[in-house]
Amino acid sequence: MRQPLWNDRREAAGPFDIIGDVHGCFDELRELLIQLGYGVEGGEDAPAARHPAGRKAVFLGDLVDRGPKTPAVLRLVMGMVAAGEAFCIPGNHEAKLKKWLDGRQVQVGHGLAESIAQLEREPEAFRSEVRTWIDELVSHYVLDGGHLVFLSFEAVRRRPLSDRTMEISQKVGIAILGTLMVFVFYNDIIRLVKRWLAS
Ligand SMILES: [Mn+2]
Repeated sequence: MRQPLWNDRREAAGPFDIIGDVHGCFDELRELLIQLGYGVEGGEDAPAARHPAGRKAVFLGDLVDRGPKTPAVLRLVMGMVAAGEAFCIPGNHEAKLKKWLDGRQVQVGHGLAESIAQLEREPEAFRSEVRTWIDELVSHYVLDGGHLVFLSFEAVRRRPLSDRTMEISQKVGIAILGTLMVFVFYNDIIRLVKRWLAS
């Protein structure tokens, strides 16, 4: 019998709930997951969520900044990803937060300032965990993106796809995710342009 590769998540077939721009709003995320039928357990220190019918959440970046509970959002999503209950793609806000976690020069504006204040109240071990997690997301999301696409196809066809088809779908997945990311960041980009025009 063939053993699946560690990164082969084809058994984790959707359907998928696509969620973007949580921005530190833990209470609202919790409410949203409950409305979608997820069982949500634990408080802000150890939150966990799982859908009884096997639905998976796909977080399309910008978990952090602006909102009041960025560490709790990170704990929930990090736990869900580790448990195979969610996929996550990093957004520009995660990328910027990672720069700060790396100790690099970063312009601290509204949004990131809130995350920093909240994360400074957390233990160093948590900050370092977040740093590693964001770093790994950047290198893994392409793979998971491809999976997302062929998992959807398999759910429709009810039988596995050939390796060649998987290879193609992975490329299509990258393209679709790229498009989705532009869509998700559209508001952020427009805001930057407006600010630039106003200055
Ligand atoms: Mn955003």
